[in-house]
Amino acid sequence: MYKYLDDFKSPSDLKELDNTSLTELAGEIRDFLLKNISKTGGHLASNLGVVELTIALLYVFNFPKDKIVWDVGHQSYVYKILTGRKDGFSTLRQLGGLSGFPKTHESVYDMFETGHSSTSISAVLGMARARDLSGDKYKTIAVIGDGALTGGIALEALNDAGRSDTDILIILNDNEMSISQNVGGLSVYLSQLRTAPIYNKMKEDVKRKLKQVPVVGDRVTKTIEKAKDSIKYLVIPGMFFEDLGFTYLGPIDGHDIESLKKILESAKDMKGPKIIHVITKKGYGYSYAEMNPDKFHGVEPFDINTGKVIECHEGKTFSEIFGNELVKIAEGNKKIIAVTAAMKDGTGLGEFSKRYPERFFDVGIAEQHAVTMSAGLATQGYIPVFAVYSTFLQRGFDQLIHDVCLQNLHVIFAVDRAGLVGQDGETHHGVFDLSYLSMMPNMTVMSPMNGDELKAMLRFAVDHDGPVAIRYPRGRTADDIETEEMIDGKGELLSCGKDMTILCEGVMSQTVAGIADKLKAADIHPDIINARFIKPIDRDLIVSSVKKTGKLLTIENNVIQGGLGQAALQIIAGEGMKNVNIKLLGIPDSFITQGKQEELYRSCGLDADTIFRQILEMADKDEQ
Ligand SMILES: Cc1ncc(C[n+]2csc(CCOP(=O)(O)OP(=O)(O)O)c2C)c(N)n1
Repeated sequence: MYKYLDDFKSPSDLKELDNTSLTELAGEIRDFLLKNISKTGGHLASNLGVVELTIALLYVFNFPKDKIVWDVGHQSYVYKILTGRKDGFSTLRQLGGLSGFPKTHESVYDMFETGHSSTSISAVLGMARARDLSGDKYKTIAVIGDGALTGGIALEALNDAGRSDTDILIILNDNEMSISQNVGGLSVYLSQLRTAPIYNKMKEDVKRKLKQVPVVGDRVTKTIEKAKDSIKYLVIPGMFFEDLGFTYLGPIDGHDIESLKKILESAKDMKGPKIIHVITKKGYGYSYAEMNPDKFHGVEPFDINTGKVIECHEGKTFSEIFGNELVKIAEGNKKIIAVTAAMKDGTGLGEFSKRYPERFFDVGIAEQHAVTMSAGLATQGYIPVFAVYSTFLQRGFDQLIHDVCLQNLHVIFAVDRAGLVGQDGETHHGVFDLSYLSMMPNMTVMSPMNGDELKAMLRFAVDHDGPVAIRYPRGRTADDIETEEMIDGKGELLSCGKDMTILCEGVMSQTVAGIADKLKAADIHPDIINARFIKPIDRDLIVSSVKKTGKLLTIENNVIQGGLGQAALQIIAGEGMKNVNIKLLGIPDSFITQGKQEELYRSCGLDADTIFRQILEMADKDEQ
């Protein structure tokens, strides 16, 4: 039973509460978050850190008339709770349930969808310009973390917004953390601002005192404000932002509702671009999350009392297998470099970073930069391995083509979380990489069906010359099956038959191999080809098999457009083969929602049962 939260209807209820009550409400929200996320899993630490900030924003501004964009959006739970979606929290991140990210279809309070980092300032600037053009009056606010601020698009937007004279407010939510510790010069700069409140006070004192002196005082203040000497950089915090054209306010304690309300009120009617630097603690109020904010960034269901994750899994993840193998390879090959864009642990590079810190680079949330920086390393004879989630590699599309493939550079892309990822939903599925990577000249694209193939592919990629991408899914797998060396462009015949050709990639090969006995029992004897190489694809194997069977079923954990199936179709057409019965299975041409991976495979027709039925149908057999 919650004193405030139980009857909370809409943000206007906040206006009835004084600061003490608002602080009590913050406590209730933390309790609510803990109770719910410990059951459903989700982004806990970031949300615990923005409770007071969200309350203050909702108190001061008038949403949805005013517009707000939450960068990345993983910290929007508190906002959802207070904008009428509290009751949906038992379904958080589940199929058909409440999304873990802002969704415009979910509520009028969500004005822009996010998931990939660093977009909020651009989006809000667009809204502000639209407002100015149409003569409207609403406020526009971007809430961006110090991690997200390291993304290139955020800096492009700052550059544009700062000189725009447009009224926008940026809330910089600085908790010193990305998922892991934040990195880079900007983060060092922010920590200097954090630890220099004395300078801030000095700035205010100097300004106030000078302003008291008529005329001359004003002039001197202006002179000081315009002076660009090094002393000023020292004494006036936020100079970087001020020079860009922003009014910098802060730093301010992000867990003090009263101060937050005050500073937001004063920024509200200030003209031009403004930035409020808010200091928060990731995981605030839950000791396990405060101590391990990275572990509680995105967490599976856990025991509140011990902070331990409840579910025990068997087997290693693809990411772990990749990370371990890379550590081994790097031991004997000093040219190997590991690169991550703020996803050290998620991509399995934790151990590498400890063993070879001088050969490990976390570049911040900067995938474009990571790709081109890797290209630079490769020009000097190093072998960079950029481990990145498939969905975030989309950010580096042009860099892949222009900086890596065009120069045929030996950069390895360990493309993690490829295919359907599950509960993070639309923004996070890695279902386009086979298509966008395969279309790039010089790029080799591989997809392992298990952990051993991943290891063999990594070794192949290191020995190969030119860009190589290995895409593998979120999840666990076996890594104790002996796999022979990879041969460039060669697929693997998993079983030999006559009735049809089943061409599949990655985990789909695993799924089909898993129903091999069932197929035999149904008297269906297909050629099952594990593609291994999507590019160059094993043309000979496909042609000889389809010539024999006359039927081709392709199955991929990727959109059908531009993927494995269409590559095979091109071959069949190119060979002039007629009367081939063909079916392509893969992700349909729509955005796939959130849900458990198994549920999503089922909804896309990529689960074992549906695949089995498709095979029966193609083989003209009835279900037994
Ligand atoms: C383009 C992109 N790369 C990587 C990620 C993965 N990611 C999600 S949240 C996050 C850290 C964000 O840090 P910050 O903005 O400081 O927010 P905090 O969680 O600390 O509040 C990262 C790297 C992403 N969402 N988008």
